Amino acid sequence: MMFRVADKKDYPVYFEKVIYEVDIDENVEINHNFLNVSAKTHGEASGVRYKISSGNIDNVFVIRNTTGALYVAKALDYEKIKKYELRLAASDNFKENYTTVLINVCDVNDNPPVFEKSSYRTQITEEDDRGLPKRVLRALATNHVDTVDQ
Ligand SMILES: [Ca+2]
Ligand SMILES: [Ca+2]
Repeated sequence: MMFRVADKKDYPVYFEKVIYEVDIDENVEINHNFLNVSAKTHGEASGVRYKISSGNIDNVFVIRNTTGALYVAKALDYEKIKKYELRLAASDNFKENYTTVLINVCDVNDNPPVFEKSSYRTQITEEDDRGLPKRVLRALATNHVDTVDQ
């Protein structure tokens, strides 16, 4: 009994890397598997379990506790959060060990150009002050009247 506990202590679980770093586009689809971490023991391969122990703001990421596969669970937004630093834990019931995953959210041009229409209107108004587009306005008004007459 004592020997078996001692054996397990000699073979702690450890991650393949001390730190992982990945870049993810902010428009990545939900459930995208962006990284697979792996922890091992020197001894017999018992069931290693994985979890995210900290850094998972709003639970944006999930990890499969049996495989170490990391997924995007919620939409990312570069304009709100550009970096995550996850702390992952692996345990084999006897020992626990940690690794860090740095996630860089990459900017994508995901904001529609909503300013286009209003700037066009402003331009007409400014030109109207110089007297130039009054003809345009009159033409529009004439068209409108014609439409009403028909
Ligand atoms: Ca965005
Ligand atoms: Ca963006």
